[in-house]
Amino acid sequence: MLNRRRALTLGGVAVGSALMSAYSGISGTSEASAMAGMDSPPPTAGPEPKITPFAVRMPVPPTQRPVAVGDGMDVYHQTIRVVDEEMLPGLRTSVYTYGSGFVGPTIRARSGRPVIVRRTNRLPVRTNTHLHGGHVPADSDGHPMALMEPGESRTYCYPNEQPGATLWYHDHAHVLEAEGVYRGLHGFYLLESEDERYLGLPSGCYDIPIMLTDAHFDANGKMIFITDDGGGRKTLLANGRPQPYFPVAARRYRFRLLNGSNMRIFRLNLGGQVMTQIGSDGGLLPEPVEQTEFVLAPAERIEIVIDFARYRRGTKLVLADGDRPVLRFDVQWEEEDYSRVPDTLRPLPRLSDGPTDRQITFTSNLKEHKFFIDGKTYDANRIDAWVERNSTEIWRITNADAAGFQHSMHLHLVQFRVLDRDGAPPWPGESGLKDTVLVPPNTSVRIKIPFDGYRGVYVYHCHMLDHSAFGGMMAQFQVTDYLNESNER
Ligand SMILES: [Cu+2]
Repeated sequence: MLNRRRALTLGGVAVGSALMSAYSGISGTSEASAMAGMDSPPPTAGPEPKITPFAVRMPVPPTQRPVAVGDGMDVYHQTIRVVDEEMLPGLRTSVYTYGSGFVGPTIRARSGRPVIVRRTNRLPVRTNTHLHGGHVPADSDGHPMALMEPGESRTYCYPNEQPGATLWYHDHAHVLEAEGVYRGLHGFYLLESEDERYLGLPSGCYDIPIMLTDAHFDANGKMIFITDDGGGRKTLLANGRPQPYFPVAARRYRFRLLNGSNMRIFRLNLGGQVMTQIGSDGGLLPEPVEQTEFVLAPAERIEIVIDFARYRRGTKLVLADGDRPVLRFDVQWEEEDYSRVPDTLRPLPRLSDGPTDRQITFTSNLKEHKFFIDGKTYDANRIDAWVERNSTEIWRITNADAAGFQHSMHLHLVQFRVLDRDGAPPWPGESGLKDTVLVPPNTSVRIKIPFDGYRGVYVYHCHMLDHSAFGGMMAQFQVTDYLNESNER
């Protein structure tokens, strides 16, 4: 495994040298020359800055105000640009942003009330934006080829016709998205539906989104991007700060955890203490699940409630990835708490059985640094799966990658259900709606997918972003009203 890993890392650098500096705002080369392979040699791993855990406080990303609250909809403007931010104490880091910092502004939306976001690209490179987990018309989905050139603007319409959920928006510009997301093109989109208000869950300033990422910094605080970094992204960040602390009251909190990293699979624990999971990618679970560890693959979200009333004032609880601290909760003051976690949260929608079962298989060719879905790399001019609108399909996804890599499956447009893992029940916490699922090596996962509503072309891909962006691990489905001999599978 070590040799394979090494081979991939070296292969990754070789591939990356043509692609890695595509973001010229930081390296100073132009996108065109970078794409032509004329950029400077890939950065190598130099000395990293010394990080003292729990030295800085975790910020909560700001909530964005709409520029207009119209008749039945809210309108937002976002300028995508480069800014400097003090992520590491005493050092300035150039990041890409949808607002003012590494984690973009949070949009809080309501189910049934559309949101319009007008975005302007002030980056020196192309970009676009995908609302991850959103049930969105194809022209607002942020298809990898629906790009904003530098200086251009684009309007995205989000109907919000789905239950409340922790969604997020991020860069999805073809090939550039791995580096774009890594450098800060991401933010929370918190959708709330009416049913949630009456459950009594912790809310307001006790409802905290936390984006977990990792990064590779040099001694000056510059973020280094090397394709498939081979373990170089050692610094763990919570809301863009290295292993921070977060003061809390001795009461219940709702935390919305998002794995915003490209490649890291977090194994989150609270030192053996119980955490109550109430939600996953697509919103609330049918009922809460108590766990001491959560596996969170890139792009996945979990919502948990921690009741700090169980601990004395002065207690410090460390949320860790395995044995590496990510974030410390410091119980600092007492407070009244009228929140609760009911025994039942949100029933799952019923799904009919569809006639279609598909097999999707992941493989790779390490020598060429390619990752395949059904033996192919991405082709924007090819439709890989024709799907009938308003049908429900079962997809069996098999990770047959002989190199032993973890892969995941993310489908745009839909929220699916995990049926089983190699015939066994899904993992605890996978009982709700999902848009991203981890498929470990030599295993299969079956999911049930409703393709309701919109027609058009959408992508599905591995959300280990270095695989999809550089290895081609992406494909397309088209939702149509008319399946015929030419487009039927
Ligand atoms: Cu993958």
